Amino acid sequence: MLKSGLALLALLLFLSSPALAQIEMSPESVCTEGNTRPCRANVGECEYGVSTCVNGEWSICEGGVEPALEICDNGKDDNCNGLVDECVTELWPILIILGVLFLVTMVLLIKMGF
Ligand SMILES: [Ca+2]
Ligand SMILES: [Ca+2]
Repeated sequence: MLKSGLALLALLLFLSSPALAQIEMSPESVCTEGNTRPCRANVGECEYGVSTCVNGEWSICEGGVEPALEICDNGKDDNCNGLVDECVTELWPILIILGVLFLVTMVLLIKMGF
């Protein structure tokens, strides 16, 4: 009973393998020659580039504007992560630590009688 069940399963897998192979070929990976599609995100200072269908595969992204290094005070999202001038806020923990260190030093100096 078990053996015939396994044989049936193997037969089903064998018969369905061409179907499985077709499923693996997703429509995403197959493209029509010469077609184009937008690529890369259109976030912040970035702009869509164009990918072209060459030999049935999408080419690398061409044109558009790629993410750059974040410039901290230009009011733009240069690195296209959705945050504008976020490097300013990244300095806050350092400023807070320096402030606390300064206060601790002052308190110690006062306690020591300076
Ligand atoms: Ca940014
Ligand atoms: Ca910026």
